[in-house]
Amino acid sequence: MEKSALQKARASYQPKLPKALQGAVKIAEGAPTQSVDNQEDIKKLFPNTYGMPLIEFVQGNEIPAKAINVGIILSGGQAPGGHNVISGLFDEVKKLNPNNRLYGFLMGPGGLVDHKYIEITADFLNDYRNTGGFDMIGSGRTKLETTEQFEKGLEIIRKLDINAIVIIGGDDSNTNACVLAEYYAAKNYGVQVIGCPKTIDGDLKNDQIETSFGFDTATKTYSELIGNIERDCNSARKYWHFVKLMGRSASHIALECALQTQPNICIISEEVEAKDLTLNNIIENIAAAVAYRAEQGQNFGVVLIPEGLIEFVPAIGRLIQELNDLLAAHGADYKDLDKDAQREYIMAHLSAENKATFETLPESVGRQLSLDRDPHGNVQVSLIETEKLISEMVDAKLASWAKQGKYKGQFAPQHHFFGYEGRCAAPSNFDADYCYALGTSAALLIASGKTGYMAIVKNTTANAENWKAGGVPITMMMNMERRNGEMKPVIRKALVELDGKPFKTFAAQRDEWAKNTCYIYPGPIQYWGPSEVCDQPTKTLELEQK
Ligand code: FBP
Repeated sequence: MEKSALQKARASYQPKLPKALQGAVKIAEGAPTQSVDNQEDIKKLFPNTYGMPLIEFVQGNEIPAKAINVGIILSGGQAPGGHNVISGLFDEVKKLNPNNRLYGFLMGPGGLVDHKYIEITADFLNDYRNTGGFDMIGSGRTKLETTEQFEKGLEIIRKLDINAIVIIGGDDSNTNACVLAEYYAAKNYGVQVIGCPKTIDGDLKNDQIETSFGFDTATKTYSELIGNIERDCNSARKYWHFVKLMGRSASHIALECALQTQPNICIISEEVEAKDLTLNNIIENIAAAVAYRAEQGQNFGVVLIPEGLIEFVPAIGRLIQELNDLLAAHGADYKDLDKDAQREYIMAHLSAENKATFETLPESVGRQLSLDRDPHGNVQVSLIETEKLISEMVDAKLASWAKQGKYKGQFAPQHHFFGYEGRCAAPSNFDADYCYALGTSAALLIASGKTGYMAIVKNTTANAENWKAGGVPITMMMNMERRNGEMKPVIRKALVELDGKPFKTFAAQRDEWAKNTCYIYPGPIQYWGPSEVCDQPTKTLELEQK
């Protein structure tokens, strides 16, 4: 593989490992745990993996140098640092016993079911240390959920003499990891399953998981791009830029980028829902800022829009709920219809209230809401062009205000969608270190005989050597939620908390940002240099933890 000069230099970066993981390690076990909600239901569904204690690794000498073979799976969207989880896991597994083997299942959970794998060797791995992307073994969104899949997976697990599977994924994939762990435990197969918290969206976090890996690098990459746009915007002074940001339902990415770049406007979906705002309220707020700035001669600005916004406008959220149930129940009759017939079908089956909402949406948006869900039942929000929808509606509002003599200005919008640009960036030092420590913890959880745990690393706003590492029972993070028309045990998704410090810090400053030009240009991620430049965590993490 040919490498750039940066890649070559970066390959030799040795991730910083917490002190507790550096030498011999022992386990400190906490008290038994319970799920965040619906305890009785979750306990019944996970009798073998419910209630286990929290685990912390501390210096000591208890974990045996065991012979273990491990299989690893990358699941879902790419997130910077995945290769370093594999590096940390590989190094620790080999340290435990040089004869131990690590297998990578190819293209996501489907690789386990279809028996597609490679053995990860030192030479092969070295090309991927500290690189972004998941291209070492590929990723996929196959949902591991049926007994047939679990049994098919077991065949290859037995053939390769694998003791444990590590699933690197988001909330949905880790939910599936937990179901798999429970199944193998119930059957007494002696196969352990360990999860690892991945997603740029930042929505897999709770009391135990401070952040999911990839969020740091992705938000720094988007913030660099937004800063560049802000500078362009402040140079040409003629465009309003509408930037949609990935993040699925949660607005963590938009909020973090806003804290880093101070745009004129950033919409937070969770606030829209909590305040029961309509699309028209959102449009009027943006148009008011455009009009105010036009009066000051500033016909330019930057608006950040979280990709899941549309689902959080309460009326549209209700419509999506009904569409989800409708598509789940009538999938077969609906699928083969053509575009117009599908629209008619939907109109004929929706309740009166949701039909009225559906009719107010531009046809293209209605169509995108009626497309197939992803394998986990999510609306594919990245396909909905919310940035265009919003700017068109702002344009129309300004035109109506102009007619009433309330607005005189130029409004020239530009549209951007930042998502794929950041998911495979070379991991920041934070993600490189964090992921390496997560992989090391996953290996130690396996060597300690644990299953149904997610590897965790805490105290992440301190220097990396003072981070704490361990494991959390996945059942502890679960509750029951409606998915595809049925109640299912799932890891609770973390949305932006309106009483949390990141949102409050943003809310205290946003009026000023809307009126004046307060842009910050963060510039690119730095891999070498003073620690305050190259080792800083996100603002979200700093505000939440300190
Ligand atoms: P995960 O939840 O799997 O980590 O994926 C994150 C994400 O990048 C979302 O922000 C986005 O909505 C989605 O993946 C896009 O999916 P795809 O990669 O299938 O286009």
